[in-house]
This record gives sequence, C-alpha cells and structure tokens, in this order.
Amino acid sequence: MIPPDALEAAVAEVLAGTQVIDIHTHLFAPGFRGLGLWGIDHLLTYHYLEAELFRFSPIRPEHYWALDIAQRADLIWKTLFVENAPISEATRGVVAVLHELGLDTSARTLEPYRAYFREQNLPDHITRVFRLAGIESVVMTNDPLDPEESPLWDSVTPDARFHASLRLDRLLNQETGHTPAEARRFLESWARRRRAVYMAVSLPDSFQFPAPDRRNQLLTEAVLPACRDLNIPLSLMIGVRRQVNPALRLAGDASARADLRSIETLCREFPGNRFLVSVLSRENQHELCVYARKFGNLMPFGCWWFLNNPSMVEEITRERLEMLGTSFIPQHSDARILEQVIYKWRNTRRTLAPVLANAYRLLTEDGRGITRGDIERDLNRLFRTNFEELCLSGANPSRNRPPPASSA
Ligand code: FIX
Ligand code: ZN
Repeated sequence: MIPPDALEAAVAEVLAGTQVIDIHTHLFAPGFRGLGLWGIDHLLTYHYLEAELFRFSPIRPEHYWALDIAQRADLIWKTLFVENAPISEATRGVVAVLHELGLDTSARTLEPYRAYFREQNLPDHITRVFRLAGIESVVMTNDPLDPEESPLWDSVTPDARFHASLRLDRLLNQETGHTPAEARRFLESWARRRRAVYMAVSLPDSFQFPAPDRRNQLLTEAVLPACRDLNIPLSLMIGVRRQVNPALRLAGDASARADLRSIETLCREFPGNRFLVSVLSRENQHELCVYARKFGNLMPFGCWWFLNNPSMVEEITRERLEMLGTSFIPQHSDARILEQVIYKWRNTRRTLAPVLANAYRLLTEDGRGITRGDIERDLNRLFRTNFEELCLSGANPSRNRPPPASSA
C-alpha cells in the first residue's frame, strides 16, 4: 500500500511513464508533405497566440495578415515574449517547448531557434517530440473533402503513430449535392480505406437534434448507419461559435453553452451507436457527466480549446472522477503544431496528478489502500484503453493491437 503522503509522487511517476494516445489533434503523418506544421514560426503563429497579440499590440488584423509568416512570428515574439512576460497558458507553452528541446529560452530574436529547427530531420524530430511528450500515437483530423489533403492519400506511407479520423464538418455544413445514400456509401468507403478510428464533427451551440434540417437528415441516414456498420464511434464537439470576429480568422471563434438534450436524444434513440463527446462551454460540463451516467454509449472526452487551462482541467477532471470514476477520457491535445504536444501533455500530467492523488488519499483515509497496480490500471484506462476499446476494436481487425503485456 502506498502511504498517503507518497501518493502524489507515485501518480506523477506512473503518469510520466504512461504512453498516452492523443485522441484529437490537427497533426499529420510525415507523408502529408506540407500539411503537418512544425517549428518556431508555426509555434508562434498558433491562433491562440494571435488572439493574444491583438490584445497587446495596436496592429490592425489586416496589417498583420499582410505580413509573411516570419514577420508575424517576429512580431508575436517581440510583443508577447520580449516586451511582456509570457505568463498565459499558450505563451508559457512555447517557452516550455523550447526548454524541453534544450534551447535557451531568453533569446531576443528568433534566429537561434530558426537555426535549430532548420537542422532537424522531420522523421527523427517527430520521434523525439513524441518521446518528450510521452505519447504513443495521435489521431489526425482528416477532411475527405479537403482539396489539399485528398490527393496526398494515395502516396502516403502508413505510419502507425498517426491514426486517421473522418472529419464531417464540410460534408454536414456545406451543400455537396450528395443524397444521404450517396453520402453513406462515400463515408463507409473512405473510412474503410483510411482505417478511420472515428467520425467527427464540430457543432455550434445552437445544434439541435432532432431538427428538420439537412445536417440532421445526413446524421440519421448516412453518418450514424455508417458508424454502426463500421463499428466506430461518432465524435461530437459541441459549443463552438465560429467567426464571431472574422477579422481574426482562425482566432475569431468563440464558445457558448449548448442544449445537451440533443445528446440525450442521440444516445437514447441510437443505442447501437457510440458517441465521444466534448463540450466547449464550462457550463455544459456537469450535465455532460450526468448524461454519461445515464447512457453507456456516451464517452466524455477532453478539455477542449478554451478549457485546456490548468484551472479548467482541474475542475472538470475532478468533477468527472467524482461522477464517472475512470470511465472517461480526460484529455486530448488538439495540437496544430507538432511540438505543442510537449507542453500540452506536460501540463495535463502536472494538473492531473494531484487531482487523482487526492481521490486516492480520500480512499486511503477510509481504509482502502492503494497499490501501484491500482494506479497503473486506472491511468492505463484513462489514457489508453478507454479509447482503444471504443475506437480500435472496430470492424477492421488488422487495426486491432495485441493486448499490452500484463503488469504484475
Ligand atoms: O474544431 C476543432 O477541431 C477545433 O479544435 C479547432 O478548429 C480549433 O481551431 C482549435 O485549434 C482548438 O484548439
Ligand atoms: Zn480540434
């Protein structure tokens, strides 16, 4: 049994050694030339930092967008890192990445960092970044209607560290001219060929199900039956208000509370489907846990986007542990730039260790001792097997992995 005052160190140690599966990112396998972003200029022009730039600099968005990427990165570095202390989550993240890569974090210009990244060979760099982040594999976001991405699939070498997922935003939100039957055939064939581990869509706070609209019809007649046939879940990311400030481009999206009765209806009316759900509004988190207690086919996941800050991750994870035990997936990185996985996963581990240790301490005080085996089993569930059982045990047996070697 682990003594109460040693629990936090034990959880941190097991967590450090748990190779996580990052279940939602915007990263790409190295074969998707040019689509996968990495390096200092992309790290600095991440849309989280662009939003912060416009709070600290008088530059007008149209002038910012007229700059090239190196000039934008220079401006962000000068404004947020040199003239101000980088204390926000997104700015601290860049500093943490540079530090973990062994670089001096106090340079006044970006030249030393650019020189470092120029020397990296991408495949080796990916291996090192995954090792530093403690991740085994990531799920990409693949839009089958993306004209840049689609042609690359035929020449890409499969890489077991990068799972495909079928992103439906364009298909569900744009008029593509497909009938539901055609859409269903298209989705099934794409998902089979690319071995998609789930289908996914982001939805506005105004999302309603049922509702007499085309998105509902496609969900009911194409997406849900295709997911059932393929035995993969549908991931719903709910509560984004796209482009409240279009001048900021990707940084111009916001969040709002959604009506989760739609989730209730979907889980109840489609018991043969499984749903991964992340909600963007803090106010929706508790009811998501309540619904997860009602429906075994609902798997809450992640602290998405504006929630991926230590204060929010701590609150949400404590609530989920209290209401769901280990039957949820605590986090995904949403990384858009490769090296971000280093700080996002480091911060997640740092926030989660005391939350989990506290739950164990309360148990210990009531006489139920905790062993290292308990901690290993729980963390393995939270960061690996909850996802593997939901997403990797689907129709395509070649995707299944052998069970992990059993630990003592
Ligand atoms: O819709 C999504 O997958 C969002 O995560 C992104 O589009 C968003 O811009 C983002 O990067 C959030 O972290
Ligand atoms: Zn995302």
